[in-house]
Amino acid sequence: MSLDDFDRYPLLFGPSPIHRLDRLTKHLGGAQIWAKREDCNSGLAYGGNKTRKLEYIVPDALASGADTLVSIGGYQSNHTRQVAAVAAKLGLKARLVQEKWVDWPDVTNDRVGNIMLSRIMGADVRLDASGFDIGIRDSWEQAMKDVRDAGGTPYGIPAGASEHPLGGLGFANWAREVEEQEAELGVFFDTIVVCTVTGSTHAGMIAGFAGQDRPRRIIGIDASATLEKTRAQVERIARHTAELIGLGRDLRDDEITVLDGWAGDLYGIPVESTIDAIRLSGELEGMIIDPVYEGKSMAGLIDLVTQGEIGSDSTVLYAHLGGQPALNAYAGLFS
Ligand code: 5PA
Repeated sequence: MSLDDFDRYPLLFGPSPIHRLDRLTKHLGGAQIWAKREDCNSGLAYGGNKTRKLEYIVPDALASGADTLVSIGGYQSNHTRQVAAVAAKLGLKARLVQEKWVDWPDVTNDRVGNIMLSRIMGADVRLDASGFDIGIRDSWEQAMKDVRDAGGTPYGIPAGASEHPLGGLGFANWAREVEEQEAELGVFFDTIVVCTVTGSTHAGMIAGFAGQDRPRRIIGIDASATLEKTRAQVERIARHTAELIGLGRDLRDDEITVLDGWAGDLYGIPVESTIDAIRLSGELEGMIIDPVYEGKSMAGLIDLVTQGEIGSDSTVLYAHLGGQPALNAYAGLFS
């Protein structure tokens, strides 16, 4: 088996753009920094990393004969917003469980940003008081049952599409896309920096890059603040995805790196370094990042480059995975 043996339903504009971050590079005074932009990868409700994962899940959903996509996330989940967009595009229904993953005081937190977009796209959005957890949830299983009891045919997509058996393929494909773009640009990214929470973005990259000739470092920056769960999930999905795409060898432990230090104490709560990173990429590059995910991975990149942990001879690719709509739910941070 190889990646090409899996059906892919195109949801993206094409390869996502890669460009230099010149002013950030100069400001940090070390490695060369570039970005690959999943935040503008699709015309479906602003796109993002889940849209790329869903390219490999949609064929299975369509083949199942389902009429309703069922998924789960926090109130400000980017994932559920992307599921709602894909459902709309395919003419399916979306049933979304939105849990209270973050205790954030902005009064509009359950009304603006991602959740508003899902409502606009016609999803059946249900709030649930449960807290943060990246695993399989009872509420999600209950939602599947509710759809069935009402005579529908559900297709379940777990949090972040990560526990889905095909969840890692989208970013295995990303790794291949990077290699092709490198050939066009005449550059080699020896270090990739990526935010990780439910794990299949990072895991898919690990599996995909592992089959390439030139080794590189793929640094996952934890934003879950439940490091051990995320690390275990990345490892499991990376190994599973490597097997699916026929890597033909076991992944080594040193190929799986999840770093902590920038998530703060809680998922979804920005800390000082998060806000600094958001302001810095906004002020220097006009590149908008969010307080839940990319603000934390960018804070990691900034520190690793500044401290020389990523050396000045490195060329770094920052994976911008999207997530900006959530900023509206955190207006209090910047007012
Ligand atoms: C998310 C996830 P993984 O979950 O694949 O590790 O990706 C982390 C990540 N950046 C990084 C952005 C913008 C993300 O949205 N979001 C989740 C969501 O519900 O939106 C799955 C948690």
